[in-house]
Amino acid sequence: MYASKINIDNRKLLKTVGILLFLLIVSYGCKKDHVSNGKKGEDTPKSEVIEIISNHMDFQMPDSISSGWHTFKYDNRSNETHFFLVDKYPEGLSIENMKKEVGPVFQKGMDLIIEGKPEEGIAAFNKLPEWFFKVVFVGGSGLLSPKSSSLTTLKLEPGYYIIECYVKMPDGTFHSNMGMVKSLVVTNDVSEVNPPEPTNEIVISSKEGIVVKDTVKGGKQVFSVYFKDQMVHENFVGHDVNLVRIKEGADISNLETWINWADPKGLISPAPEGFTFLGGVNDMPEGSSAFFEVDLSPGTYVLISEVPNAGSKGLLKTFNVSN
Ligand SMILES: [Cu+2]
Repeated sequence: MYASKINIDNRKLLKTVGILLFLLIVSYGCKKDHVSNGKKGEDTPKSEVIEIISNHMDFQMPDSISSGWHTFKYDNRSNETHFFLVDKYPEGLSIENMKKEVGPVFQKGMDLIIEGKPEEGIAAFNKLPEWFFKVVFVGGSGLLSPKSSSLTTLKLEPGYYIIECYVKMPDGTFHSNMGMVKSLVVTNDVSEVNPPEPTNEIVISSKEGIVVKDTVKGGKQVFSVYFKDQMVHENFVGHDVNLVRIKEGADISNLETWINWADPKGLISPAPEGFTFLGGVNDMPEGSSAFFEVDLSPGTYVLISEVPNAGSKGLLKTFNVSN
C-alpha cells in the first residue's frame, strides 16, 4: 500500500516536472543509433575483451578505448549487486561536473523520498543542471549478482563517457556517490571487433514490452537486444533488459518492486532473496542494438526492465530452460 501511495504521489508530481521529462525524451530522441542487425562484415570476430572489475565500490578498467564494437566482461568481485551504465556526456563536461552538480542532487532527492517526502524528493531533481538532460544512456550491463561476471557487447561512438552504477546501500546512498563512477574516453580509432552471432533475439519496446522470438535453450546463449523504441518511465530511466534466475518459491513481485530505484526500498542492497542477476543490456536509445552472453542451466528465468510496474507494461517475461 505504501508503494502504491508513492506511485500516486509520483504521478501527481511528475506533472509538475513535465519539462524535465520532455527534455529527457528529447535527449533520447536526438540520439538514434541505427544498428538494426549487429552482424557486419565477414571477418572472424576478434576475441579482444575489455575487462571491468569491481572489487568494492569501484570500476577498474581502461581510461581509453577505441570506438566501434567491444565486448565488456564485467567481473563483479564485490559483495554487492551492481551494473554498469554507460553515459555519453555533452562536449566540454566531465566527471568533475557529474560529481559536483549531479550526484548530490540525486542523493538529496532520494534521501527525501526515503524519509517519506516524495513530493519534496521529486522537486529536488529540478535542481539538476540543464546539461544533464543532454546526457545519453548508451547501454551497459544489466544487474549482476556478487561474485559473478557477465558479457555485454556494445558499439560506442568517439567521445567522453561516464560509467556508473546507481544501486543503493542499505542507507540509500547511491553507489555512484561512493566511487562507482569512472570516466572513459572513446577514441577515433575503430576497433576490429565484430558483434557476436546471436542464438536468441530480444526486441524491447514500450508498446510490446519484451519480446523473445525463440524458445530459449540451455547452455551458452548469445542474446541480441534491439530497442525498437525508448521512453522515459516514471522513475526517469528508460527500459532495459536484466536477466534474472528465479529460485523455486521466490515471489516475483518482490523483484518487480525492488528493481525500481525510485521506490524508497528499490535497488537497495541486499537484493531480495531467491534472485540471481545474470547481466543483460542497460538502456539505450531507440534503434540501438547490443548483445549479452550467458550460460543457462535448467531452471526458471525472467527478463525484466528496471522500471515501475514492469509486469503490467509487458517488461517482465518469464521463461523456463529445460534439460
Ligand atoms: Cu553498484
